[in-house]
Amino acid sequence: MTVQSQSAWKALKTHFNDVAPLHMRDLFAQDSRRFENFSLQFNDILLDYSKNRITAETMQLLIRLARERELDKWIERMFNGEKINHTEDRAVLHVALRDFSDQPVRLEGHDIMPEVRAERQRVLELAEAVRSRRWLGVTGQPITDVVNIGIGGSSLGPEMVTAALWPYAIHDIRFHFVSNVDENHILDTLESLQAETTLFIVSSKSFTTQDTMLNAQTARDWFLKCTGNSDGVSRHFVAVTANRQAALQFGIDVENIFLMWDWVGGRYSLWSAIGLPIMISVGRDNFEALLHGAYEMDQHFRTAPFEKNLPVILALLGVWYNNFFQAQTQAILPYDQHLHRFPAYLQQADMESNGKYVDRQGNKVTETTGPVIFGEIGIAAQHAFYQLLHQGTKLIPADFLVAARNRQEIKRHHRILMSNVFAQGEALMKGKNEAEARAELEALGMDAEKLEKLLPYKIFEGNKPTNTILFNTLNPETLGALIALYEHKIFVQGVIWNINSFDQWGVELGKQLAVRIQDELDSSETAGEHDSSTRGLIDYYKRMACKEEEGR
Ligand code: G6Q
Repeated sequence: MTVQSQSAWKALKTHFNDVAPLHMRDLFAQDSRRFENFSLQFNDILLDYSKNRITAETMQLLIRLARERELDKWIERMFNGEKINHTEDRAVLHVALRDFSDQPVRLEGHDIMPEVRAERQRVLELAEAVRSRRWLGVTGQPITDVVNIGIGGSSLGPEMVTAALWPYAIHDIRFHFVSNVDENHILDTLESLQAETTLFIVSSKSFTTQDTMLNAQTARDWFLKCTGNSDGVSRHFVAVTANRQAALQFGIDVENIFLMWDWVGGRYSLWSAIGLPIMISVGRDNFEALLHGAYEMDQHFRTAPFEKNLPVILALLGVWYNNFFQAQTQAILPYDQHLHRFPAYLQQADMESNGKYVDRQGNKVTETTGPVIFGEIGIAAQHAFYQLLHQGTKLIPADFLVAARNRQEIKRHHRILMSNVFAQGEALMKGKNEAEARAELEALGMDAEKLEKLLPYKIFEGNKPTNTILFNTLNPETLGALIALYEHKIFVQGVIWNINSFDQWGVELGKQLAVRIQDELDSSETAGEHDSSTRGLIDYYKRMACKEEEGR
């Protein structure tokens, strides 16, 4: 059944006409318990969703929609290892990577938990050896720099978490994440490194990704040039992959290959051996706490009634704006500096999962799916693009994320930070009406003519929705829970829209064409069959490259 034919969807369409003209200012004035009514707590995470353009009826209808879409069954399908990633014929079991229940997790009748635990144990042992300086390089020195070579799902998660958990990290090892095939990325990184004290992690589920493989080869060539010791590769290169054979062929020692499985999607893989940089950085206990936080969120997602279920509520609010208000975007605005890679991480998690126009039956969807996700550290964004949030012509729902307690070393910093989070939510919601703006200008003693001219610019319509996710501190457990919260939110939306959130066919075409164009760039012939723009660009580039060669 298509989503528009669900009775809850139809009811929401009608209901939208009632809600659209309402101003949140009035909704707050009418209900002194609006905050209590529209906020939820899970462990130390508070989700305040009262500053949304919703009424109690909106939430009832959205939850009815989730029921009509049989969300409960889909959740069980995922946790039970059904192949819900149908286009790749794969189960979706990243939740197994953080399952501490002692219950089997079955995939085609086989319990995968013993392998999951064994591989985690192996990779944690390596991490512990590196961080405790027992893992020695070719010259007997401990590791000072870890370079993760990987891209997309094999980079963004570990990079984001390593940054987020900086206060928990070992600070005498530096971490580098090289993803871009642009030589600048690897060369700039290598410049500051000493081969004898560097550990390279080649992270690639497929071990065929061109960008990663080329960066890994360049790193290996550099290592051999610096050390002249080919036996040293086994002390300085480890791999995380589902393709053991390819890693062996690359020359990685069998002991240094850590496995992941096809039932872990790249963008959902930081919980697996792909999290090796995190493990080295924060150690076993903190890594396990991260998993634990996610596990608790998994349990909450699986068992809490939809009305009290954080991922479900966040997802439904997203659907409300995406499909009824026709909002195109969703802003992710962490106020915690350590979450500075969180927006980038979520861009992939959300847009690669739900940026799809073909539904589970192979038909073109008739309702819009995933929004454009963008974001930045909130404070920086206030001084950059909040203008558009406040007075632009687009409705941009935003999530604020902030820790109630920070280091507490210099209290004033945190108070100012918090005041900004609260102020922005209030300002976006309330706005400033004409009478208020006028009164302010009058109080400044502005002459009447000037006042009238300036007045329109000083008015804020308000009624802009935000969620505030306020947690105690950004510790590993809470971070794990926050990531899982968004993972499940994305899944719920995929269920509502009837799309498969776990494949990514949309990234293939560009890759295919790049292979063909590479051959053309290598040949002296003019470019082959392309549109005139692409051919023009290729030929122009080749002429430039040729001139450069001649100039040498
Ligand atoms: C994630 C995607 C994608 C993938 C990268 C790297 O869900 O599948 O971002 O992680 O393309 O792939 P490899 O790990 O196979 O190199």
